Amino acid sequence: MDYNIDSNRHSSGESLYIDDIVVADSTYYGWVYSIPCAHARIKTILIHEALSQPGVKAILSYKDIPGENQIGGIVFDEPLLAEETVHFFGQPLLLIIATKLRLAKEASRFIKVEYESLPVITDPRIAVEKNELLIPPMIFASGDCERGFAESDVIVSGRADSGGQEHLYLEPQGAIAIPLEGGQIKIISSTQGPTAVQRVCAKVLGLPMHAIEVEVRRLGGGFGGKEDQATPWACLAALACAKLKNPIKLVLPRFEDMCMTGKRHPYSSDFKLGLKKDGTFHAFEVSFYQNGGAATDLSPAVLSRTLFHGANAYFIPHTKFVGYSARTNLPPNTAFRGFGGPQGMFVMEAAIALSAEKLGISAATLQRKNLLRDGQMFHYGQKVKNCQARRSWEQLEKKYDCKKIEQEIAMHNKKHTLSKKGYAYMPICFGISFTKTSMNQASSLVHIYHDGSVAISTAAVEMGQGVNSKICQVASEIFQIQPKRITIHSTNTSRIANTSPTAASSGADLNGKSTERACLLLKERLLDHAAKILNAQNREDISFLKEEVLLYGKKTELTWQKLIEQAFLNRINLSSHAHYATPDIYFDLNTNKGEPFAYHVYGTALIVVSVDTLRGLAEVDKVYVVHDYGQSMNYTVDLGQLEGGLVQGIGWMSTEDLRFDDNTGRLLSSTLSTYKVCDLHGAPKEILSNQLEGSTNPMGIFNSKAIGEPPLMYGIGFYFAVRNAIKAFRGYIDDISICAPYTAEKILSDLYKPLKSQIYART
Ligand code: MTE
Ligand code: LUZ
Ligand code: MOS
Repeated sequence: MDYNIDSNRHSSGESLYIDDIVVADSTYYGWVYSIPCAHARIKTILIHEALSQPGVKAILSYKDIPGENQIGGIVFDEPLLAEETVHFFGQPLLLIIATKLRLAKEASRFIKVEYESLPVITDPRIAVEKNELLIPPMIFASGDCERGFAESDVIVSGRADSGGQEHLYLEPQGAIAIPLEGGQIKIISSTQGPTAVQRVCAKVLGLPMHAIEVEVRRLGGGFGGKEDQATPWACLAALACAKLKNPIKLVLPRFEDMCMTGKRHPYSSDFKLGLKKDGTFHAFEVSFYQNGGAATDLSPAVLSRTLFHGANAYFIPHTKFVGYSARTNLPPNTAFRGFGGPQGMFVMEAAIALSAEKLGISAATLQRKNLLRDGQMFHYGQKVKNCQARRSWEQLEKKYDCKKIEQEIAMHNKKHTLSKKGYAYMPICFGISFTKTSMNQASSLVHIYHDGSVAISTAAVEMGQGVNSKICQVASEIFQIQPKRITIHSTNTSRIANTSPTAASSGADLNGKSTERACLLLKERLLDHAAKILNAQNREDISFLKEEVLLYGKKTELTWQKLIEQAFLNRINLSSHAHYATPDIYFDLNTNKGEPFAYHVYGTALIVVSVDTLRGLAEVDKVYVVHDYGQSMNYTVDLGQLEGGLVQGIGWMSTEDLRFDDNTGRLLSSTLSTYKVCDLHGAPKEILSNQLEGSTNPMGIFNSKAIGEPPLMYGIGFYFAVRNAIKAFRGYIDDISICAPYTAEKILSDLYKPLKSQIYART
């Protein structure tokens, strides 16, 4: 099977998202009220004028919460509705409920809040100076950095900044809450983490988790933005539902979604790389200043993944990575594809770029020389095994004749001044598993109905990444039945309990494996029953092939359909539930050492850009990639993930420029005209990609490897390719700081930044 089972429904518009679900006419609508200030002490709130507006049913504040006003996932520092103080622009303060969305919104104009503005911090370095930390500093170290630098021949230090990123899922945040009997509530949510919604709603409402049912059909994209941050909207809908005993629908309009929700964490980092004369990396030290926003959310986990990926795909014997998670007055930043990994890898690549410039050699020489090999250790104590770093680089060079590409670029740059080309190689190494070991589990429930059709429920949430297609394939392969016999039901906490969010790229691995187990349990029962019908000695004599039941490899009168009918009449259990937990992984949080990852995904990209030196516009001419898919189980789906991830990564590095007002903390890039997501013009004109040969992976489902996040990090190459094009234009780059994204205005100002010699000449 090599397609996405949802593609027909998607392209015909049949697929159901929150806003498509038919609700009762009696449904009320929610509007979230916030004050236009990022840090304030609330003095008075006057609501009665708003309450008397047409259609208004209730205006709820934290005082209406029957349980705990607390939605923090890791640290309990985030209220659902603000109490005495507000900590970010857009923080929910009140919830207005009315018979129509329009009426709720209109009533909000009649709310009067008196508040006192407090100082706003948006810069993580300033926050750290003021000791505004969300959690204590985090340190990952290996070897002995002090000795490492003493033994180095060259030391290069610098600073690298990377910006945030808006998720811009097509479907905004939203939920519908429906009252059931006995105070129970059903919540239909656009969440990557149904259990997180269930747990937090139960806590907020003061109910046991069994009183909340969370249902997810699919998401119009999540990208990490709904791993944790779908929860507040579901809780608000549930709160009003519990209060008013009426169905409630709460969907954020795009503008509110962009202003109120957290994004990828911006980082500012100081680094120092020590190298041997021959270009071998010897010691690497980085201080990462993570802009956490106003509450902890997932910041500690994101920060730890930054520290895990601080050396990208390279071996460095002495490392010291220190992470500071800064509390600022931005919306709490959160998971975003790559989960801190890209931010760490960006700094590594920045250090390589500066080192190459200082040594007068190509970055590619340094990169290639230092790629990981089997037998080495990751700085967090995991052994490097089945390493594909060098193999993917070599296959790329060979497959696409990279030397020739490099020469053509040099030729172009000799001939042209109005257009300069630049290239960068971007190797990646990304660890697969939730770094919190306990989260690496999933379960599946498989029903075979007695007409021979199959329905599967898992913990996985479909968000466009094709996980349901892969789960369908697992059952289709094991039962040897056509995919059209199989349906993947919604993700629902009443059917599958205690789910981890679909995140960390592990959705297909974990849920594929638990589905495999559940199907194998059923298959054993069915083989036994077929053996009985066919008078075979044991189940090993029976096999399934293309809807047929075989005895000693030969067709019999039994088909899948007939076997299921017979099994049902003979009272064979046609349902099974199975659980999967990734084996052999652990991580010691005291020493920050262990084997946290089931395996790593590798790959290498070569990105070629053209810079229009009059206008500062950069175009991606071509991206060449050799990617480690393991044994891809659905290449159409995986290629979509590779290309989509790459383009999203290029967006992060190029046009997606998240701006906040330093004084008020207001999001300035809050519309699609001021926040330029990577569109068709920004995407590469051509992506040539190839599967790494000879990679396999018993830790993945059917020997595949996780695909969701890793390709995003190829996009980092964009930044350094542009930097190289600018160098080709100016002949000089040392005076240009490393600060992503590389927007057209920044490219233009860097192209024409006066050279040092010109500054001297003027003075
Ligand atoms: N692809 C689409 N189309 N939409 C998404 O929201 N999310 C990404 C990635 N690919 C996403 C996507 C992220 S952040 C993750 S973690 C993985 O998909 C999650 O799915 P998986 O674990 O099944 O790969
Ligand atoms: N979420 C999480 C993640 O909770 N832990 C992780 O390690 C992770 N990694 C990537 C994306 N989401
Ligand atoms: Mo993805 S950031 O793990 O949801």
